[in-house]
Amino acid sequence: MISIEKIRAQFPALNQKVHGHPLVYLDNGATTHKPQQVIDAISHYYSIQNSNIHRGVHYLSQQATDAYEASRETVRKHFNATHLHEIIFTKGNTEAINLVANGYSKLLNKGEEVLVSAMEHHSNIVPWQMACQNSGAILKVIPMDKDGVLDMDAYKNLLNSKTKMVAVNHISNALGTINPVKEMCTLAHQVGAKVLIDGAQAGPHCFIDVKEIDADYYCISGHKVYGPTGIGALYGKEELLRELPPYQGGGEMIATVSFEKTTYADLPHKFEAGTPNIAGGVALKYAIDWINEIGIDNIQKYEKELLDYAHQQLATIEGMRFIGQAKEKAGAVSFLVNDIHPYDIGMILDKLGIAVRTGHHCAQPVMDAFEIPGTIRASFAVYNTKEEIDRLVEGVKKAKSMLE
Ligand code: 7TS
Repeated sequence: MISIEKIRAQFPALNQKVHGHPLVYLDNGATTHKPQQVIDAISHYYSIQNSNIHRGVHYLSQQATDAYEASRETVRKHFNATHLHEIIFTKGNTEAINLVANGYSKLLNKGEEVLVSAMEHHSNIVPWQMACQNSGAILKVIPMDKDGVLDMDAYKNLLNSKTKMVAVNHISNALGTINPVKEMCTLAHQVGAKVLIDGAQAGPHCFIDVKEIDADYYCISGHKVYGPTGIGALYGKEELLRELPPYQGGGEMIATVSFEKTTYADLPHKFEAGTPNIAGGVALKYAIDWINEIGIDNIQKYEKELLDYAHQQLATIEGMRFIGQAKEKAGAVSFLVNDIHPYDIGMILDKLGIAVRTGHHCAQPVMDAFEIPGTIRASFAVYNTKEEIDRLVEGVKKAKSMLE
């Protein structure tokens, strides 16, 4: 059993009042709070280790480089990737997907196809639209049903020898649906397509084993796994990363430069131009270590209890409509109450010290599919409690009585 009290004590941001009420933070899908050891790692880096990496012979530069590279090894292990050089540090998932899609805009040919799912975040749609525009490839959409579950028969029918890339999230940020990514990879590989899995919402909630899934690319954002903003990690299979053209040019990503010709650095540096977010990279290790100290299986079990409790309790509110009712869900519950605009409920919840996200959650096509303007989304982390869910339910009831 994990002690939630002990866990909460490690998060200074949770211990504050908002509008006179103890904070109930249920916007973890947007970003999680940070445990003290992550905050300390950032402070320690700037207080002691601060130096540029991979370039100095001096002591501090070595220290900073070692700390940054130790983090890469932690991510490699966490993903169960084979090689350290298959882990590319990015700013986050948006950059990771742009990095891959930008490369594909040069690899794709006219008439080839890219599949995205109907429940993608904009950051796993727009870069592929751009890649298709630039290459003449065609973007196709894997549909979902009214529960927010991908239509696997339609997926099988969409896959063909022209399919080069399937880009799908592991867990939907707007619906909480867990997608069958392993099966999707198997099916894609049968037609020779590659798969990019956007693991932004999976990172804090489930095991990531890129070998077991057989993902070609997999990415997470540090700030959603209790780590800093401005850092993320992209896994890519070695042979694919070697084929993929570099995303940005500059220092660090080169082997030799002359005005006539530049040769690129080996992996992973080929994709890491310029001075990165060193402090963020260093601290990411502490965030992943923190998750592993608690144990992702413990996190999963506890968060499932929270999610089930939230569904049960919210269902007692008359006029409650859940958006996304997949059997396999994690991390978030999205809902509407009668015809009340989600924003109005969100504003009242805020005044009660309860932080949720309202709106389209950067997934406008999901809202269009359900023919709604947006939802109220409560998204959970391992530090949330059933008492906080009770506060949410009371808050929604109060908002409803004020607005109807
Ligand atoms: N993919 C998914 C599934 C996401 O949920 C998000 C962020 C991203 C990609 C982009 O990640 P970033 O770190 O590069 O911004 N999702 C959310 C959200 O649900 N609320 O705020 C941000």
